[in-house]
Amino acid sequence: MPSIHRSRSWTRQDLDPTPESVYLDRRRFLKQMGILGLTAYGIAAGCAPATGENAARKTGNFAKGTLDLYPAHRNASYVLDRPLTDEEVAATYNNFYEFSLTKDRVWRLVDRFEVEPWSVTVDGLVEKARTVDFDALVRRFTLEERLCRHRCVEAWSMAVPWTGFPLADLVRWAGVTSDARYVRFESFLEPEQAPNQNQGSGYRWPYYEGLRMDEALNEAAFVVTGIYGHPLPKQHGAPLRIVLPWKYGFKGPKSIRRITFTAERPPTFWNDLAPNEYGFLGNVDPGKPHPRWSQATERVLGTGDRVPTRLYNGYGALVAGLYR
Ligand SMILES: Nc1nc2c(c(=O)[nH]1)N[C@H]1C(S)=C(S)[C@@H](COP(=O)(O)O)O[C@H]1N2
Ligand SMILES: [Mo]
Repeated sequence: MPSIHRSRSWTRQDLDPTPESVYLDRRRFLKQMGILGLTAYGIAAGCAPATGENAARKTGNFAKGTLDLYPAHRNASYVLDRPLTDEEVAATYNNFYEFSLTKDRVWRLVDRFEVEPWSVTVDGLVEKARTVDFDALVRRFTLEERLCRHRCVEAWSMAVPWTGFPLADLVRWAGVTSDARYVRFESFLEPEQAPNQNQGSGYRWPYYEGLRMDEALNEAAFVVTGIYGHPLPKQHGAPLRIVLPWKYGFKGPKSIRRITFTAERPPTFWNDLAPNEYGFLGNVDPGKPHPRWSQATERVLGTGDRVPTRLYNGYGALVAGLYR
């Protein structure tokens, strides 16, 4: 039985100048063999000690209903200026306050979190409000992979291959009316499944976020359903989350249950908690320090590096026009 070192290969393929065609051929081969599916994790856990005995639990804790859609075709216009973050590093360092405020504990606390079946409600200023099953929803769209930088407001960053579809596609599908000027996202509320969603947590759950409609329609705004060529593991916000690579990470809510189109600007979770520290826009800006720390540089996860932070996290060519 071959041993598959998947998380290693992700790192290596971007460090080595592996030709794209060779890489894609390998992925296609793995897909045909069925080992990019559920069994890959069994194989990795059972026969590949180099990935560690917990590899499957770290990176393979996801719903299987849409597994056949992976890996998706890569959108070549999203290129990185740095290597991809190691898959296990990204999977074990998470901001997901519903579970824990301690980043390296989140992945251990998500077992009870039920992400299948999952429904999403789309309502507000739409022709017809509806609640749809996640698997059916995803199958309406064409998934693509984008290699993106991710910059947390806490001044750490990673670079990961997200899989998903443009938020603009969902807006079009939703039948949004012309009076909508904002979109509001709401995460899940399951205190029995998420240990920090209890009364005493001090937070106002569920997590809620929002965007202007012109931001939501920008091509960089992405509905994410997968990472590293498979569905999102629970700790990354299964089964669907928003990714806005030009904004700080907190603007992209995980595990979304409701999407509401509104005329008024919706309140947002971190802005309500500390308005002087977290604005509604949350755009990455190295020249605008957080009240308690500089945003000029960022710590690159999984490396010892600290690198300069770029305006709009390097996505200015796509989004700067939104803020003139
Ligand atoms: N529901 C929810 N979404 C969330 C958060 C959260 O605590 N709860 N944290 C945000 C922050 S601050 C960041 S940096 C990213 C982290 O995503 P990752 O753990 O997949 O890297 O998720 C964002 N989305
Ligand atoms: Mo963050």
